[in-house]
Order: sequence, then structure tokens, then C-alpha cells
Amino acid sequence: MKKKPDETKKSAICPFSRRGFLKGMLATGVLASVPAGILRAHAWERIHYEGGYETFRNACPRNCYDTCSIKSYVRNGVLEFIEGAQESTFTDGALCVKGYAYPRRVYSPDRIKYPMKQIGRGTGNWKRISWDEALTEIGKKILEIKKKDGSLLGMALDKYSGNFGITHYGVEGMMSSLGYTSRFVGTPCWPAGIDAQNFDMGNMWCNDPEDFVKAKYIILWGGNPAWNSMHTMKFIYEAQERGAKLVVIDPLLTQTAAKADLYVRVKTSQDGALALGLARHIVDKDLYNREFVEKYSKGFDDFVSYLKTNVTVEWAAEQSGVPVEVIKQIAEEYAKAEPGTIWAGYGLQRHINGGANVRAIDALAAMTGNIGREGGGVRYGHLQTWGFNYNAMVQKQPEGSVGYTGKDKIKSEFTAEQEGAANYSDRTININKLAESILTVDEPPIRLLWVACKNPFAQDFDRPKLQKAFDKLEMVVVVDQFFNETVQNADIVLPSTTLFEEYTVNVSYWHYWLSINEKAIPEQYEARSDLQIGAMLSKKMNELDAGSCTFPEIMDTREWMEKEFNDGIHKLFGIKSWEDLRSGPRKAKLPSSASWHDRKFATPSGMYEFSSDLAAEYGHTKLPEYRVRRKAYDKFRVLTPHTQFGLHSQFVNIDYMEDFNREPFVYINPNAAKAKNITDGDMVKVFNKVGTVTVKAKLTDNVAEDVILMYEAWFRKANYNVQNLVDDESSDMGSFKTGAPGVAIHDQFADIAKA
Ligand SMILES: Nc1nc2c(c(=O)[nH]1)N[C@H]1C(S)=C(S)[C@@H](COP(=O)(O)OP(=O)(O)OC[C@H]3O[C@@H](n4cnc5c(=O)[nH]c(N)nc54)[C@H](O)[C@@H]3O)O[C@H]1N2
Ligand SMILES: Nc1nc2c(c(=O)[nH]1)N[C@H]1C(S)=C(S)[C@@H](COP(=O)(O)OP(=O)(O)OC[C@H]3O[C@@H](n4cnc5c(=O)[nH]c(N)nc54)[C@H](O)[C@@H]3O)O[C@H]1N2
Ligand SMILES: [Mo]
Repeated sequence: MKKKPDETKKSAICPFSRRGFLKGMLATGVLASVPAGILRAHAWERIHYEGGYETFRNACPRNCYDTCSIKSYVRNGVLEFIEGAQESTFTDGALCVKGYAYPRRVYSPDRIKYPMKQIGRGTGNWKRISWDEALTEIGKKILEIKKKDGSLLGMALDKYSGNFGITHYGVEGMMSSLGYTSRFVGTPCWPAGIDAQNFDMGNMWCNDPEDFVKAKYIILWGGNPAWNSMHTMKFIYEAQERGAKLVVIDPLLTQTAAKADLYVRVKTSQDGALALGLARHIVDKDLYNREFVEKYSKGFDDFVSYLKTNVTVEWAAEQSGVPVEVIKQIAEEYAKAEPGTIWAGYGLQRHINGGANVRAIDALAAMTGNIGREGGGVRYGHLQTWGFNYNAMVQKQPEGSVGYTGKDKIKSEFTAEQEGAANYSDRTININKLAESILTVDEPPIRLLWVACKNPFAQDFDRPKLQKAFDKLEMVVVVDQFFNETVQNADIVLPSTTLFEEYTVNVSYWHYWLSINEKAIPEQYEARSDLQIGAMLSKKMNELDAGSCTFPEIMDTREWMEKEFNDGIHKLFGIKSWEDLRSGPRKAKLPSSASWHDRKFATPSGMYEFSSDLAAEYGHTKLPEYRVRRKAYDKFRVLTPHTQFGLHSQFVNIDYMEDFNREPFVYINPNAAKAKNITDGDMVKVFNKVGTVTVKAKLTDNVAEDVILMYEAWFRKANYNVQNLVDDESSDMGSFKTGAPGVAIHDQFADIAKA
């Protein structure tokens, strides 16, 4: 009889992994021909076999549009290779190159294997300690803080998108089960656009990306899916084959732009002007959709008078750098296409006027009647499939817990009676101001920082300030897999499992598939999942001080994954239980591939709101008006977008990925380089008011003369970090729906010189 996965023997380091990497890449189609079988081995467990391998269903939990459904092949407890699930028409049997490198990531010699303590933060003097020692030290610190401050608000959680598996919200649950704490809220990623779409439509909701094939005209605006959502590209190519025109609007000539029928180089942060110029021309040519604006929208007349008073195509051309004829051409082609679609990428809104720019783009889609159409829409993201129980997340504070009572107190999930206490809450702090907050927040100050699923030193803003902030903390605990820069700034590191070593469940904010993530191999070394760590900490806390933690002390990740399912999820995906997902991912049963297909909007008026009172309440203009961009604070504009070979700080450090991507570069236009006496391959210094990065230059006219380009990434061997050039300036929107404004990542400036 096959044992439960939890009891399988501890695996050896995979001897075949480099081969497995290649095999995974070549496997698509090959393995489809090997005989498959399902063996009923135990009442609750069916083991799937294929070609001599035990197979498991997994899902890539990274913060990526594609959230791929994975099939994993295990022999003798060793993950040998993986492939994209064939059942998902989105994943379509293929992974990205990072995905194929997963087995190496699991068995990387660089993985953090045991709990460790650093004697002197930043010294590199690490000592292996036992789980018991680690948890005792952390537990004692938590109790000390509670005693000193009378609350646990001095303990803060910094978590974001390292793993989007639903049970990972158990980290938030673990914090609640200790008491009221400080929480970094908001998102560094997409909040300005989320608010914009909420003001305009009442929610963020995109068409099924598979329906790109139905589009006749595609405007890809400020996104680079050839790298960041490669699985969507096949639908765009199919649309092109069926005759659709692809327009890419980006200040960089990206790999996506290279596939376009028309590439439009826009001046960074000036998309609002461009969108309004397009809208003005559509009005002038009487090409807007009367039915939509009359029946389903509010405030269109006001919008038209704003355009007529404040916007001309010539002005838009001047502001955006896009010639008048091109604006007129796109306006006419897009307005006449049935349907025309816009994909508003996240890069677009990481600006001080990013939300305003997205609202102007939404208006364009609405006035042409493209919202609610299959193959149309303005695509940004959605959370339609995220209706889980969040059982792991919702935990109750221990009795007698004291918390935050300030005016901006957040609402508790529990009634005051259930809480049996005064109306306390966690203290929320803007996630994008991590450094600033640690340095300035008081009464009580942040003393203990728990970092999980987040690499602030690589991904957060103003790294020199972050260094000062960390130096101020009394204790830093990081739960992670590799010795990255954040870990280097920790006192205690706890080893986290990879996705193959735990159960969870995954959905996407872009496509509509649901995947189960099975535990395919045992926990490696002494790694534990975030949930298991919560349970272990709970046991220790209650040993040290009975009743000080309400989190369950025994943790089976499978049981907790099961608890996330409910009737709504079963119905939406047409499954009876999560076990149905063991035979493959499922897609939501959508009444239409179009979002807002019934054109009933979730705004206060139930209409598409060209004029939004809610926007005004949050301090914005009612109409999607032009908002000026950030004033340059240095010579060149610095863009630090996402890289092909990493997912933020993840993957780039894996040796197999280094084969593809050996070192970082700064990309600069040849004319700009000439003026600075820089030639290809020179070491250069890029510097601004935040800090300096020293890196090799590459000359390319893919970037404009006033732009310097560097990709965000964490290289194991290079001393390279773009956050030395990015400050923490806020974007205009985000507070409405995410609790904090976004961050103006792409509104940064620097100068460059030969090193
Ligand atoms: N300059 C610049 N900065 C940016 C951006 C940019 O474009 N330019 N983009 C921003 C955006 S869009 C985002 S979304 C953020 C992303 O910021 P983060 O969410 O911090 O990004 P990641 O590097 O993906 O993940 C963080 C860490 O989670 C760890 N991890 C993985 N799995 C687990 C797990 O199961 N448990 C635990 N405890 N840890 C795990 C990984 O090893 C990694 O160290 O960065 C933002 N920062
Ligand atoms: N390979 C890979 N895939 C990823 C990620 C990754 O790190 N690597 N990250 C994942 C995550 S968390 C996210 S949020 C998404 C991000 O996906 P994208 O939205 O595609 O993100 P970026 O690469 O940051 O930005 C896309 C483009 O926006 C452009 N841009 C910047 N400013 C402006 C502007 O003012 N106007 C216009 N029109 N364009 C502008 C940049 O030049 C860039 O080409 O990708 C996800 N997928
Ligand atoms: Mo993101």
C-alpha cells in the first residue's frame, strides 16, 4: 500500500535535475503518449501514475498573470521534472523557462535548509539552530514586547506576493492569533489601476484572456506580456492571424512591441494625455457609441465638454510625443473595430498620475461601446474566482488582547461581543512606505518585524533608507528559501518549503482557471510551510505562556487546503469537491467571456461613471481629467520594469537561470551614451538622490534618448539592486480599495557616468 505523502521517505538530492529541467522543457507531447493509470490505494487517496512516475497536480503560486497549472513527475520521492498541464487551455501544456527550472530550485544547494541565527545582523556569521531554539527566542521576544508595550502593536508583518496560494493567508491568521499587531497594507503592484476601475465601473473585472482571439483591434498599453504573461501571447497571435491589428503603446520597444503591427513610443507618464486626445478625435468624428453612452453611462456630456474645453489632438500630441496623424489613425481604427480591446498593463499605472491615466483609458473603451463585449473590454485584472473561505486567515485574537484604537481603526471580522473586548484593531501602515514607517511610527515603535513571502530589500523602495530602518529594529525574522539581501538583514531565518512540499489551492487575477497544489514530495531538510510555522509557533507560545496564541498547534496543510473550498467555488467551477481537481485544473463556468456583459455596473449609479462622485470623495477629479506627471528630479528617466528570466527577486539566483542571464546591464540610447562618452560594455555609475548602482552599459535604441532602463532582479553574484534608485513617492490612487496608495516606481530620475 502506498503511504501518505507525509510519510514518504526523505528524498536524496535529485541527481537528474539538470536533465530533468531539459526533459521538462521537451516533455510536452512526449509524455502524453505514455500509459497513464489511476490506482486506488487508500480510501482517501488515489495515486496517479504515468510512465513509471507518480504524478501530482501543482500550480505556480508566483505573483504572475499566468498562474500556470503544473503536472509534476516524482520517482522515489524525488521531483524529477514538471510540465504545464495539458487540460488548461490557458497553460496549454507549456511553462515558461523559469517554471521549467523549478526542480532545480527545489534541490538547489543554495536553499536555506535549517533555522539559522545570525550573530550580528549583516555580519554573515550564521549559526544553525534547532526549530525549538528559534521559536523559543522569537516567542520570548513576543512576550517581552507585550509586557513592555501592553500590546503587540510593536510586532509587524511584512508580507506580499512570494506565494499566492490561498492558505498562505494563514500568515496573517498567525499574526491575528497572537494579538493585534501592525500590518503593512496596500500593494506595490497595481493599486492605482484598481481604484481607477472601481471608480469607473465599480469593480476591476477583465474579459477572459482566451477571448483575445475574438478581438479585431488590440491596444496593448503599458504591459509587456511577451515576458510577463507569455501564455496570453498565443491568443493575441491568433487574433492577429485572424486579421486583428496589434498596437503596442510603451516608452520602451519591448519584445511585445516587436510583435506589434504598430508600435507607439509614448512619453512616460503621459498616457492620460494620449487617451484624452484619442477621445477628443472620436468625439470630433462622431465615432462614439451612442447606445452605450446613453443607456449605460453617467456623465458623458460633462466628459465631452471637458474634452472640448481642455483637450485638442495637437495638445495630446505635444504632451505624449505621439504624432497627430498617429493619434487620429488609432482613434478611428479603434472606434470602428467591432470589437476593439485594450489591455492596460500594470507598468502604465506606477506613476504619480497612474490612476488618472487608467481612468482616461477606461473612458475610451466605454465611449466606443467596447465594455461588455466579447473580444472587447479594458483588461486589467479580476478577483471573480477568489471566493474562498480564507479560513486560515481569519483567526481570533487571544482573550484580553489590546490593540489599536486610533480613528483609522480597521473593521474587525468579529462583533465586539465575540471579541469580548473593546473595539481594537490591528494598526495598518502603507506597505510602500516600509522604511519610512519603521523609522517614524511610534507609540509603540515597530520592534519585531516578521517577513514572509516578501523580499523588501530587493522589491521595496529607497534601499539606503530601508537599511537604516532595519538597523533600528530590535528583531527581524525572515521566512524564506534563499539567502537574499533581506535574509542578510535578519536575526533569525526560518526555512520555507517550496510549492511542491505543501498543499494549497491557486487561482489567477487574469485567467479563470482553478488548480489544486498537491504535496508532491516531503518537506526538504527542515523546511516548513508558512502554515506549519504558524502551528509550531503557536505550540511554543502556549508553552511559554498558556493562552497566548489561538492558532492551531497541529497542522496538516491538506486539511487546511480542503477548508478553503465552499459551495460557491464548487458551483463556479462545476466540481463536487477539490478532489476533482486531482485529474486536472478546471475553468470557471462563465456566462460570457466578457466582463460586464449585462452592462450592469457596480458603481453607486449602476452605470459606467464618466463622472464619479466617489472619485471626488477620495480627492480626485470627478471626470477622468489629465493630471500632470512628476517633475523630473534628475537628468534621465529611470525605468525598472520586470525581467524575462525572473519573477521579481525569484529565479534569477538559480544557477540554471544564470546560464541564460549571466549579469545585469543598464540600457541606454546610443546618442545619450555618446554625449556621456560611454561605449557598449563600459562599467558605469547610475546615480540619483536615493543612491548609486554600478553596472555594465548596453547601448540600444530600444530606449529613448532621455530614458535609462534597468530590470529589477536579484543576482546571487552581482552587487546589483535597482532600489538604490527608486524612492517611495506615492501614486495618485489605491487608498480606496487597497487601503494605501500605490507607488510611483516608474517616475524616477537619475544621471549616468563612466565608473
Ligand atoms: N523597482 C521596482 N520595484 C518593484 C517593481 C518594479 O517593477 N520595479 N514591481 C513591484 C511589484 S509589481 C511587485 S508585485 C513587488 C513584488 O515583491 P515581492 O512580493 O517581495 O516579490 P518576490 O520577489 O516575488 O517574492 C518575495 C519572496 O518570497 C519568497 N517566497 C516564495 N515562496 C514562499 C513561501 O512559500 N513562503 C515564504 N515565507 N516565502 C516565500 C521568495 O523566495 C522571495 O524572496 O515588487 C514591486 N517592486
Ligand atoms: N517574467 C516575469 N513575469 C512577470 C513578472 C516578472 O517579474 N517577470 N511579474 C509579475 C507581476 S507581479 C506583475 S505586476 C506583472 C507586470 O506586468 P507588466 O504590467 O507587463 O509590468 P512591467 O514590466 O513592470 O511594465 C510593463 C511595461 O510598462 C511600461 N511602462 C512604464 N511606464 C509607462 C508609461 O508611463 N506608459 C506606458 N504606456 N508604459 C509604461 C514599461 O516600459 C514596461 O515595458 O507581470 C507578472 N509577470
Ligand atoms: Mo506585481
